[in-house]
Amino acid sequence: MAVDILIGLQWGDEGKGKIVDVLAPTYDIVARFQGGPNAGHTLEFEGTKHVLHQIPSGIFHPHIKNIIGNGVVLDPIVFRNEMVKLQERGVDATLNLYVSKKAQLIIPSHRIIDRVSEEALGKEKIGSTLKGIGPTYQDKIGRVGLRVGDIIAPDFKDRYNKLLERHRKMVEFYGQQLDLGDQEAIFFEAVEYLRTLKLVDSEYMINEAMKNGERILAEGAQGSLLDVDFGTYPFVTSSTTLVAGACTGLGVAPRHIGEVYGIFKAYCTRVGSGPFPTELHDQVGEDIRQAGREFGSTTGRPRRCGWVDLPSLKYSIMLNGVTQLNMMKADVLTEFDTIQVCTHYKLASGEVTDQLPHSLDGEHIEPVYVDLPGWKVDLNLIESVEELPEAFMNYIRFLEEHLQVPISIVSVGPDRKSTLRRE
Ligand code: 2SA
Ligand code: MG
Repeated sequence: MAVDILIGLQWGDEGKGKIVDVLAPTYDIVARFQGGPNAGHTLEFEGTKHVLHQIPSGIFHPHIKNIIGNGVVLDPIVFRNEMVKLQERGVDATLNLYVSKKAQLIIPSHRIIDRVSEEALGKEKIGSTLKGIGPTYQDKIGRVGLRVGDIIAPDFKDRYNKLLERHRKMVEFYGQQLDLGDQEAIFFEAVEYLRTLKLVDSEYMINEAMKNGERILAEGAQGSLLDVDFGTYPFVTSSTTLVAGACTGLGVAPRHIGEVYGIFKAYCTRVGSGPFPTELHDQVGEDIRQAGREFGSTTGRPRRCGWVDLPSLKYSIMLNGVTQLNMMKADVLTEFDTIQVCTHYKLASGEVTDQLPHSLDGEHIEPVYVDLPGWKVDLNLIESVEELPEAFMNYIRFLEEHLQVPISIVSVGPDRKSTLRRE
């Protein structure tokens, strides 16, 4: 059996949580392979909404094994809070959740370094979620990080203190003092809790499951344009958000990759700083934000909004080898008379291209738009593909023609039920 992968093709918040939740019943395992508490995956069913940060979106299905893979950076404090929230909803995640011993630990001082380094960047700040993601991946690559497996070691506290001393010096480098407040005590309590869970060698677990014919879905976090190599660097996250990240973040060989679901919104959003060629600074952008309730699910920050951007989608499709597209939040565009689609960029040199230039600096890029008629029908009420209005089908066909990948799922509302399959 191969591992199927679900990836965001834009700057995150494409609606990955919802699609994992919809696809989950056909899988035996759902695994996270990168990122950490910076993610916010929203699931809605039976009239309630639930946001997951580090726990895979298959957790609401008791028959599914959920794995937090080695590529993840795990904050034990956030993790314990998530587990408690699930418990309050009657979900006992201790039964079907597995954590890789090789996942990196976010300690409280990582969050402080995240904050002071952002403050030092001033106007050039990345717009980090301040969850300690960048500093934790720095320590991983710098080979000084702590891993989940370390919490079992008798000298864990010594290892922790050693890392903390490094962090103290770093905070002083930024001209500030390290003050952990009550976070250290809370951290060690959360670590005690983590110790009671199923800590595993997830690379073996996944490869054995594959041999046994179990179906595995890898759940990406953030989006392809936030990838540390191919995203809008330096305004990116610190992990490999592409399909390639699932290989290293779970221990899956490339030849075992199966279906690649590419998730995108019928428009486009971004939180944090960095270029965004199709961003709308006008009332239309504001209308999309309100209609789509575009506010960060982790930080509550208003998301920047704009039209769908085909050059960047083509780029993400190419890098990920996407086999099926899933278009999300199409219902949000109901009110618009005209829908604009960016097909090309006009560069400062006058060149018109559908490829991404080395730097996606908004000031030098003018999006070239094609106007398509809006559908003006509330898609939320639609229950089958046959009922979709012609103007909407026209939009889908236009995108498919440019992207050369079929749009197999169209989501027309936040609930599980508002998911139309076009097979
Ligand atoms: P970080 O914290 O170091 O990963 O931030 C670096 C950049 O990556 C962006 N980023 C995100 N963008 C969209 N959604 C994300 N998750 C949350 C959500 C965000 C939120 O699902 O809503 O609640 O604000 C996410 N995580 C990281 C971030 O904005 C920086 O541009
Ligand atoms: Mg999100």
